[in-house]
Amino acid sequence: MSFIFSHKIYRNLSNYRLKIFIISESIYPSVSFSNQNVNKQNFLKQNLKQYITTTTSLEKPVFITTPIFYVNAVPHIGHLYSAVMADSLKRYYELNDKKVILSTGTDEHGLKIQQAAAKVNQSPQEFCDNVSKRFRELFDMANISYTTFIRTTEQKHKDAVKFFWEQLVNNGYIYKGIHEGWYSVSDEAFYSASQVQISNSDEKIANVSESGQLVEWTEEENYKFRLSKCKDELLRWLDENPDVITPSNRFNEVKAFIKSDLADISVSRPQSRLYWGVSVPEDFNQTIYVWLDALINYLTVTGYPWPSQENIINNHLTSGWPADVHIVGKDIIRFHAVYWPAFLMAAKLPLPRKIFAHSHWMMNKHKMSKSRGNVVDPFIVMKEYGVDTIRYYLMRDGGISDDGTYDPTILQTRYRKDLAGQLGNLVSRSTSLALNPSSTIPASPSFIEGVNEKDMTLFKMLQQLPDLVSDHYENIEFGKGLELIFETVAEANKHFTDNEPWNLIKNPNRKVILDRVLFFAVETARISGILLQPIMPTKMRELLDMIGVSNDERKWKHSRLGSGWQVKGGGNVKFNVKDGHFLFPK
Ligand code: ME8
Repeated sequence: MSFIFSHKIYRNLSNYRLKIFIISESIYPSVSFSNQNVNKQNFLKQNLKQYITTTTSLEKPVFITTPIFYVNAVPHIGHLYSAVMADSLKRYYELNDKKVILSTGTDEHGLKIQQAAAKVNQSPQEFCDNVSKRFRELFDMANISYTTFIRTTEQKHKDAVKFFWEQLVNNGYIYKGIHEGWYSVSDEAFYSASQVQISNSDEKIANVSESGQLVEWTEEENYKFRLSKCKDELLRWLDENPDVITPSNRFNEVKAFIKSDLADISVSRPQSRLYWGVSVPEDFNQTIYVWLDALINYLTVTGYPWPSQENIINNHLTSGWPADVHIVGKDIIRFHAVYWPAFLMAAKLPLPRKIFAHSHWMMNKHKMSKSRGNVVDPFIVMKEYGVDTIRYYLMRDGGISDDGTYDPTILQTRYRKDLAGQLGNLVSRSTSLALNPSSTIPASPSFIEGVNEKDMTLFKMLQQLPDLVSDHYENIEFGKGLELIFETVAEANKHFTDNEPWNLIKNPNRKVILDRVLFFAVETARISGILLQPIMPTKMRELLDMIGVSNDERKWKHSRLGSGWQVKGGGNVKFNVKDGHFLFPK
């Protein structure tokens, strides 16, 4: 008996604390692999996914988070980028029958918000309510299917922060000390002397932190967290989990930081300077540092403090914790990959399974940011180009390891060439009334047995596509997955043109060939439509409706070549196309 046991599958199993079992061919004894084009390992992988889903009713939900965004200014395209990425990942898992929690929200405490509200003569709460609403409106408009929208001014969050603080105190990680150093209000971060440089513009506030933001000198009494005590455990965590921080350039940065400099950090500010926040329990004169407050949001959304802490931690029953992936921008990697795990270790809680830090959208050679003002308004561009076009552009061209430049010309080209020119065109062609007057699926899915040399390139691409895209999506490399899908769509358009169906239709003896050409086109549209659902949910619903794919045949497993239209069978499925209606109008 030969055993097939991929590393990835093993990881999934151990993550969910299932009994370890070995999947052998004996689970699927009746499967014949005589067709050498069918990849045996992929078959088992696909079916194993289903097996896991159906056998584990207590499975921990996949828990995905975005950062919670500061409400000191309205959202821009950079915020939407993280949210679309998280949402696409959520939708991908759902297509694979996973239960998913997706949390997002707003970060509303801190000096930055306190000052922003004062500037416009509003109370901090009123100010937060207004801007938080804009974020929620943005995410609703962009179809971000969050399960929780958390605001740090909610009482349940403040309670969670206080409880967490008490755990840090009880476990001996908090002490009172004097802090002397630099503080950046914009970053809400303390910096050491080595992280600060003199700017030549203004001597008084003449220090610029490594992020390029102004810093001010602070000398005050506050509570400190024993970060230095966590150094060895943090390094061990990284060594044992080499994929926990991705991409790898960020992993290396974090490791170097932990090795070089891990002084204790301030985790409160005097109430006289910062009143807009959560008070330290038992000491009303101090307000909890906004980053500690903010990071705890990831626990609040799981119901922390849990009623039965031990049970939840040991059995991963319902809370969703630990997070499967924190999606963040690289600007806040240190908070998520150093401070957050250290806080969790100190509170004796499990650590997140992955921190995914993407790069930045740039504008005029600088990071798009509210403080610089070089931002793109996501409401305006979504209105102008359509929600799914923007989602597609962000996922296709957004930077992961390296920064990307926001460029309206490229956005327009993506629409014209990829969406209208390739995918829209393929759908129009494959459902063309001139070539297929009955407007039904032109051949039985079993047609694939009759493929010939001329079909081989497209055939093989379609066969491999779902697994390859799956790997990219799971690695949160949506751009790579999209590239493969659109290469396949381009190949299908080429296949169509090369076969000249407009000539085939003139000869009734060639009907079988015509049907196959049309089927290849519509099958490519079907498979691509399924695989693109996480990124363009609305447009792909429209596409799948147009070509008659039933609602219960839109899961990832249905994206296999030839596995569609099983419910009603080929020739009985009517297309749902209207003359003059285009999926992506030119
Ligand atoms: O840092 N390109 O909030 P924030 C890509 N409240 N992504 C960008 C971006 C850009 N130009 N600009 C912003 C905070 N982002 C804290 C987070 S979490 C516990 C607390 C995205 O409003 C990216 O995800 O400054 C970045 O990390 C985040 O917005 C920062 O949002």
